[in-house]
Formats: sequence, C-alpha cells, structure tokens
Amino acid sequence: MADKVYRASTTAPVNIAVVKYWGKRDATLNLPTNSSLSVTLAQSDLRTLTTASCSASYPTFEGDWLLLNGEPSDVSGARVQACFRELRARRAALEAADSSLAKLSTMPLHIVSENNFPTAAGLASSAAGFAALVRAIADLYELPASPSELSLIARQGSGSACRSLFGGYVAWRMGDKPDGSDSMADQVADAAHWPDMCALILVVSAAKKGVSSTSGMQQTVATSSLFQERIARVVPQNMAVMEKAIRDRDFAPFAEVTMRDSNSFHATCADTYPPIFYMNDVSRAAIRAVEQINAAAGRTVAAYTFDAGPNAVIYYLEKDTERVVGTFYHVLGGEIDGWKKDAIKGLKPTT
Ligand code: 2P0
Repeated sequence: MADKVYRASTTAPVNIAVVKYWGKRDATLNLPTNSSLSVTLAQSDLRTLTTASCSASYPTFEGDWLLLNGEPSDVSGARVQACFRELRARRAALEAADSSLAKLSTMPLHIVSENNFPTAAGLASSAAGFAALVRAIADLYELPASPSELSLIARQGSGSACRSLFGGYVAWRMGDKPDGSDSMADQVADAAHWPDMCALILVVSAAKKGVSSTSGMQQTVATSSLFQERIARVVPQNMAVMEKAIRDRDFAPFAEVTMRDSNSFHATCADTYPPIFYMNDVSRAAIRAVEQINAAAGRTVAAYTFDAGPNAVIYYLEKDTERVVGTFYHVLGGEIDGWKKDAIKGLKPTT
C-alpha cells in the first residue's frame, strides 16, 4: 500500500507598512532595529496560496522541495531552512508527547506556492509568501500555535512576513532579547475596527527591484547617519502617534505619519552610501497628485507610501473614493503609460 500523503493549504494576504521596517540588528534571526506597523490588505487577487504536503512515500517524496510560481526554488537557503527547522521541532515535540501521532516531522516536505501579484516588485511578496508557508506547514503539523507564535517563525523567513499572520492593523514589536523570542507581531485593531479604510496600489513597474531589501537595509545600517536619528527618535514617535490614530480612527494623523514615515525611510535610503533610490519620476508624480488632492479638498483625504520599489500605495477612506481615484485618473491618466491598467483599487483591511 502506498504511504499516505498528508496535506494542508492556506492563503496569506499582503501587508503594506505605514511605519516601515528598515534595518536589522541581527541578520540571521531577522531582528529589526525598529518596530513597525502595517495594514493587512485583502482582495481576492493579492494573496499567496500555499499547499504543504509530506509523506514517507519514496521516491515521490525524496527530499524537501519548493515550487514557487511554477518554478522549482532553492530550499537550502538559511531562511527557508530556519522555518522548516522551527516547525519540525514543534511537531517533533508533539510526536514525542503522543506516540499515536504520525511521524510527520521526519518526512520530506513538498511546498507549492503561487503569488497572484508581481513577485519582488515592492509588493510585499516575501511577506505573504513566508506567512503562507509557515501557516500551511503549521496546519499540516496540527500545531497548536497562536498567530503570534507563528509570527516568530515567519519573521525568520522574512521580517515583514511576521505581520501577515494577522489581519487588520498589525504591529511588529522589535523586542530586545538577543534570541528574538520577544520580536513578534500583534494586532493593534482588527479590520472591522476601521472598515472604511481603503488602499489603491499604483503598479508603476512590475519589474524586479534593483536592490533587495536585505542588502539595502544592511548598507543603510552600515553607512547612514540619518538612520540613527530615524531609529532613535523618528520611528518611536511615529509608532506612538500611529497606534493612537488607529485606536481613534483619526485619518489625518494616520495619513500624516504614513507619509512622513515613507519620506523618512526613503531619505535614509538616499543617505545610504552609495545611495539607494527606489522611487522614480512616476512615484514622485503620485506624491504630487496626493498633495493636490489634499489641497483641493482642504483636508487630508489621501496618504501615499512607498516600499522598496517605485509602486505607490495610497490610503484613503471609502467616502473619498471618487475624489481620490478620480483625481488620480485625471492627474496621471493622460500622462503615464501603463498605470491605469495595472492599478489595483479598493483594497480593504482584512481579518
Ligand atoms: C516594510 N520593507 O516594513 C518595509 C518597508 C520594505 C520597505 O519589510 O530581509 O522583505 O526579508 O527581512 O521583510 C521589506 O523587507 O526583508 C520590508 P527581510 P523584507 O514592509
């Protein structure tokens, strides 16, 4: 009789930070130099879907194996290995305590993962990817782990992934322990707390980014003096104001901190030596468009933010959809090639 194949599938959404993670104090454990805060965004076409399976069936299951968007991918990297090791250790502990459990921890793992958005284009693909990978294996192993515990594991795959284990408004607390056991995510508010928040993603370019986040942030930590100011003063204050703005559902401070924090992050990139530029002329046109929208309304109706790539994410409230989306269409539509067909609009915080 063929050996049984055990299988579990899950999806994980992307998250877009409004207070950015940039800088590691420990590159092996992915321990950050500052806390960060993001909104987990839902739309059916902005997720990673991952299936994890394991079996003692040989030779079908010969070694660990990962298929990423249809392409075989390396599982020997330290990040994937760290996730596999942590999850197997937790499963092995369950098996040691209950001899009736199948010995899944010793079987090869097969992972199949599909993103339905551009990989490595600054759309937080590693965040959704590692969050889905960790949860799929945790489900396969029937681990009784909370999202915070899983966030400790996903963090070792990719820092920002720890925030995609939660829905809504999510903080990643940097922690201060050298072993990273207190560097994990928690939920500041669920999606239902502020459901009229919306996001518009302007896909300026779906090309792979020039400087990876990992090497970019290492260069920033090593060379930027502005970065010291950011982690010592700017981010702690932004975190405090942002958490209060979310609790109070107060869009104006939410938007101001979002824009200021994005600007601060990109300023430290420019202060890195040699400098790192993620935004381009189209990105800067999007910033001007947000300024025009807010000036014309006489209040803050939209906030821009940019990650490690040129794509803009615009946060706004549902009641202002026409004003924001319509103005973007008007301001950018005639001039900028390509963004209209790729714009992803009406994203909502998800649970
Ligand atoms: C963030 N970014 O907070 C920030 C803003 C990019 C700019 O988290 O090396 O892919 O895997 O821990 O998580 C991108 O960094 O880096 C990121 P690793 P990750 O969303």
